Amino acid sequence: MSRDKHKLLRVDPERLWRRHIDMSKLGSTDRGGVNRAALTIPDVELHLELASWARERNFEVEIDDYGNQFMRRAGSEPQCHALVSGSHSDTQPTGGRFDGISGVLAAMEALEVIDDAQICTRHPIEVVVWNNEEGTRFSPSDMGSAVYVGQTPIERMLAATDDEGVSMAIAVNTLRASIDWAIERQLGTPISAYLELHIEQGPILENENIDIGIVTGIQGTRKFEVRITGEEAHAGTTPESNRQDAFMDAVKVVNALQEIFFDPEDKVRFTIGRFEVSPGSLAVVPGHVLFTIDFRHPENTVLQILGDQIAEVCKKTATRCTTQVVETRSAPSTLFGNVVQEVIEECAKQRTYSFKYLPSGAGHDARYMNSFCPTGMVFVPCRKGISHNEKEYASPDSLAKGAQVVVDSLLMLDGLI
Ligand code: HGY
Ligand code: MN
Ligand code: MN
Repeated sequence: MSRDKHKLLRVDPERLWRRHIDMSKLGSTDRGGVNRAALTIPDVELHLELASWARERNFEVEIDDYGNQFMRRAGSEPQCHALVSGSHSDTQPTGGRFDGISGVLAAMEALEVIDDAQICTRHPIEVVVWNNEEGTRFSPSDMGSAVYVGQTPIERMLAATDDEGVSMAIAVNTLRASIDWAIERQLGTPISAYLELHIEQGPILENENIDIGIVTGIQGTRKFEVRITGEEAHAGTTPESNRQDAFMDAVKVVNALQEIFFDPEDKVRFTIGRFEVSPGSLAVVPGHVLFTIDFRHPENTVLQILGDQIAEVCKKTATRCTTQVVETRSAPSTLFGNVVQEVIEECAKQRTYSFKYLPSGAGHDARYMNSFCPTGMVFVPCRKGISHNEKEYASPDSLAKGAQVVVDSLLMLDGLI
């Protein structure tokens, strides 16, 4: 029975779509996107909304020391560790209405459809909202899942501060205070399997008119902060020969790095997303430049070889200034195992959804979960593959098909493991 009990269930596409629209109002921008940084007021409101849905159904609400939130529907066999599905709720500053939240809402839809059908599962089933996946308010990114599985020490992550000097520890306390009836979740509590739905954030599924992406793995990434320090000087009186112009040296450094990272096969992803010149005054020769590097590649050897050259290239190319290169995050490529992938494939087939195996260019919390328990990801198409952009869009039909596969996969996993 348990392998097929999911066949009768249907997600509610209207409820799922309406919830996307409602959640996108929390942190909405006037250009139709969402700016909802980790544990800001709109993000805490979102957590509270999810927790109130859970409480209405007598699901337990748990929050761990890093602010990851779990909504749990009990299973019949308490010795079974939970099956968990979810994603993140925080967004980029000019983010879209679907990145992250679609995985959370698909998981919530699954829990409610199972609950409405009064299906008794062996495993508890949980929805998770990982804290701080985007890393825009508190650097680095993906910290909720990394801390949960023990890959990063929590103390350092709680000490991280935002631009106003507010620490993550304070932000987590704000979340806890707003959901003061939530119970304590221990970091690292075992999980039987993890399933994350996410928009593809690339064009493949839409271009090939495919309903479901079965993710094979996530490419590796290395992130850096580069500081170039010269000397501020008067723009009118300082001869070129005397200048320690941090901006001019930064331009040379960026050009040199572009040469190193040029890839005729177009597999390297090299991005300078932030570039700050100070003091930023018209009549002052810049004394300081800070810029970030987001480098990604599917092969760990390439990540190593190219990433290790950055510091030397900066030092050699900046002839007038000093340079400092700090690596803020490094995560190798990871491949998902077969257990969850095969379940996703079987469920897509049973629903006669088209599907395709493909890698993820974007990072996800599933990266860290993959070192902790059997893990898999379901991709749904998004318009022109646009993401980290206010124009990001996924259709109600795509989201409903993805959520249906999440429901079916969780119930199939319940019978399997
Ligand atoms: O950057 C990423 O890949 C993710 O969207 N945070
Ligand atoms: Mn993102
Ligand atoms: Mn995301």
